[in-house]
Parts: sequence; structure tokens; C-alpha cells
Amino acid sequence: MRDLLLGLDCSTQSFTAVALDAVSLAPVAEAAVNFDRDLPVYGTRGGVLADGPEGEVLAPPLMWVDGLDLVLARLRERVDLGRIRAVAGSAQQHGSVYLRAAAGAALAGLDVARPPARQLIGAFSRTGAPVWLDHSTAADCAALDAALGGPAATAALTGSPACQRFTGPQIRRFARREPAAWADTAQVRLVSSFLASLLLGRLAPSDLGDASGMNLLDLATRTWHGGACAACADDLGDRLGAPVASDAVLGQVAPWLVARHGFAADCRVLAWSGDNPCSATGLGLGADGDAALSLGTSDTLFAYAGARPATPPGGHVFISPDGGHLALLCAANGSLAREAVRDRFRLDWGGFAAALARTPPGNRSRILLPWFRPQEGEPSSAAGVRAVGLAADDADGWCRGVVEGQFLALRRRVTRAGLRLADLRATGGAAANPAILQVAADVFQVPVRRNRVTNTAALGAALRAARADGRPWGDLMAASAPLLDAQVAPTPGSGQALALTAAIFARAAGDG
Ligand code: ADP
Ligand code: XUL
Repeated sequence: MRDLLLGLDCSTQSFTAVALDAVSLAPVAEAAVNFDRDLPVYGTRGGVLADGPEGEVLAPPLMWVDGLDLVLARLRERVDLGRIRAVAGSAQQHGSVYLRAAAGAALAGLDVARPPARQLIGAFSRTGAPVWLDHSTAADCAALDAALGGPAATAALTGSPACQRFTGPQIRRFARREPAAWADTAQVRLVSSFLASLLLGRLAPSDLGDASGMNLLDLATRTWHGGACAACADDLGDRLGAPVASDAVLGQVAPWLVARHGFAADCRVLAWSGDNPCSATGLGLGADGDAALSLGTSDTLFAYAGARPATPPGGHVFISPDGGHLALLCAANGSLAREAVRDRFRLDWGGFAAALARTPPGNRSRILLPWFRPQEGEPSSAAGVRAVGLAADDADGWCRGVVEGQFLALRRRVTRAGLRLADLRATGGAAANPAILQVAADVFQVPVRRNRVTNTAALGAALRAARADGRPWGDLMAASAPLLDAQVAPTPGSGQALALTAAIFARAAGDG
């Protein structure tokens, strides 16, 4: 009986699988793999390899292949994978995988007796894949914007001004600096479409949701833009494959999944998408104004809009899985910044939460600029970590300072974008911490509700898999409602307490 749907998520730090009952859409099993802990042979920290001298941040694509194989092996211990009707996936956005012509045959011929990663070693024209934390492409962004008529023109066309982590500028840098390796690159895939290719046993197309994070997609026509592609690299359009809708059924699972993991041969594979678009489905964002706060390695805040919204200053417009849009703001200083403060004072998450509980909203007008790493969307004059009024040894003040700083920074970007929030649905690793959600409710002055399935990207992918059976989007959006926890309401008086702190923050952060 094929009564399950599967969602997979290859995020920055982990690979997660969520299986749902295909009728009730309720979660029935989960499994996860942490890259640093479970695949130490790759030597990653936080899922990536240490920053290069020019801001390069790479991850080994073979680690993702091993991650997929291992998460399926773990899930198989809990459920029979032969029960899965359809599978869809999610991945960290913007990262790019460079494949040689030999990749097609390697994908088609995966032999079940050996781990798939070992059979794909010769498939790559570049061993590392640049990921969304990479910030080495300032010159490429300038060149792309210049070719398209300036940042506003790039945003009007692609939904975002040229962004350092976006795939177009990343490809441009590679093609420019390593022309021989570029000549050896037959196809480029996103992390999402690379992993979909493994499930399919042949190269899979990228979906429109993840394709809109590349600076290459014309949002109006939903096709690659010739001028943007030409500004990045020769013959780029040909090396990308035409993008497809997020609910496109691509085919059936490859034979290696049947023989190695027990999938049914007729299990269908849908396009994979980016983690933020998938989370939008997992959190049920389907009406104008529905908004989410995702607290993973990156912190993102995104709001749903059916018709295309204006691109938020310092932000993006992505196509959402149901064909609508998401206005999105991203902060690279998410969990890793919170961890840096936690570790500075040798705390665990319980101790961090206790520090938040001991300090009042507004932190007695003391602030922390939390930019541990370069932060797009913030004035470069304010780069770095800076405490104002906070003593270096004030652990409690620093814990509140980093979280309030992150949310105050996002809040003023929300205000600038003219986004009106009625409430926020929270997801990501740090959403497990109620003290952090309380700070979010206080800073944004809206109720915050967490989804009990922490990885809503994998959940959203699993829900999207139901589209293979023609399940209406409305059903999928409604499926998240029973999974939402009770709301965390703003602390009475917190709005006032935070007003002065917000003004001090804005001055320190370099606002005019
Ligand atoms: P990603 O999807 O980007 O790989 P996750 O959403 O899985 O990341 O979140 C991982 C992060 O969650 C870790 O880096 C950790 O800092 C954070 N995290 C996990 N548990 C807690 C907690 N109780 N409080 C705060 N942060 C937490
Ligand atoms: C969004 C972004 C990150 C990654 C990793 O634009 O860069 O949120 O998707 O989660």
C-alpha cells in the first residue's frame, strides 16, 4: 500500500526527512543527519568549509549525496520506504553544483552495491559548491547590475538586485577565474535540482521558487533572462535547463533507490525547491499578508503575496511553490551569531534562555550590533560586532542584546519594506527556544506561533509531494494549522520599553 508522502530537506547543517500520511497529511516519521557530527570525514563546521580569503564559503556536494543516502537509511528503520507514493525535496538556496558531461551517465548508472557518493567523484568540474554564506562576488554583482541597467533594474527584472550569494554572480566569478574548469562544465544545478537529479537518475530541472534566487530568472515571463545569463557566463542558459513549476512531477525514482532503500519503482519524484519557499508551504502561507520568521543558520522573514509585490529594500521576491510570491528578508547572522554569544559565556541553550528571562525587553537601553559576519542589507559603515552600553562580561545583557539586535535589525527592514505583520509563524532550530520566540513577539509586537515540526522546509516538501495526486493547494495550506503551538503574545509594555532601544540601535547601525 502506497500511503505515505516523503519530504527531504538538505539545509546548511543537516539533512532531514519527514514522512506524512498521504490522506490525513499528518506526520508519521522523521529522521535527520547532522553533517558535522554524522559525516566528519568532510571536515565541515556548521555544514560548510572555513571561509576563504576573499569570503568564499563552500560545501562538498558529495557530503550532500552521503547525507541523502544516510537519512534514507535512518528513515528506513522507522518506516517501509516502499509505502511512499511521491517524494519532493527542499534545499538551502543559491548554492551551485558544477557538473561535467560525464555526470549524466554516472547518475543513470548508480550501482546499488556501493554508496552513491563514491560513484560520483568524477562527475564534478568543481569539487566544492559555493553556498549562500559566500560573499566573494562584489565585482560580479557590480558587473551584472551594470549590464542590466543598475540594481533597481536588476530587481525589477529578477526580483532582487544583484546579491553576492545569488547563483548568477557566483557562476560569473567561477567562469571568469577558472575558464578551463568552466569549459569542462556541461551543466550547473542548484543544490535542490542537483539532489532531485539523484532521486531521478538523470539531470533534473530547477523549480521556479529556487530559480528566483539566482538573479537570472525573468520574474514576469518565468524563463531565464538572456541578458542576465549572458552577463554571467557564456552559454549559461543552455547549462541550466529550463525551469519548471514547483509542483511538476519529473518522473519516477531511479533504480538505485528501489534496490538500495526499498522504494516502490512507481514512486513519483517532484521538483525540489528552496528551503524558504518550502517552509512557506510547511507553515501554510497562502493568503496575502501571511508571514513567517525562520530561525535557522540564516534568519529569514517572509510574507506571502499572490500578485507580485515590490522588492523590499535589501530583500527579494521569490516565486512561492503555489505560483504566488514571497517578499523575503535574509540575515546571514542567524543561529551562528546566537551561538557565538552563547559560547563566549560558556552557556548551553537552557542558560541562554535563562539569561533572556532575567533581562527586561529593551535590555535597559543597551544594544549589540550582531554582525559577526558581513550582512547584506546593512550599511557597511556599521560592519562588525559592537556593544553600546553593555559591559564585556555582562553575559545576560549580551544574550538579550544579540537576539534583540537581530530582530530590531529585521524589524526596521520590515518597516522600510512597508510589510504589515498581523502575526508570525516561527520555524527553524532556534524556534524550539520559547525565550527567543518571546523576544520576537516583543520586538515585532505581534503574536508568534511555532510549528511543532521544527523542519517546516521538509514538511512543506512532503506536502508538495501531494500535488502528484492533484491535491488542491488549499488542503496543503490547511494541513499546518493543527501543528501550530499556542501563540506567544507580546509582553505587556514591551513596545514602549523597546522604542528607545530601537532608536539607539538605529543610530548605531548607521541609519540616516
Ligand atoms: P539549518 O536549517 O539552516 O541547517 P536549523 O533550522 O536546523 O538550521 O537550525 C540549526 C540551529 O538551531 C543550530 O545552529 C542552533 O544554533 C539552533 N538551535 C537549536 N536548538 C536551539 C535552542 N534550543 N535555542 C536556540 N537555538 C537553537
Ligand atoms: C535565503 C538564504 C538562506 C538560505 C539558507 O535567501 O540565503 O535562507 O536559503 O537557509
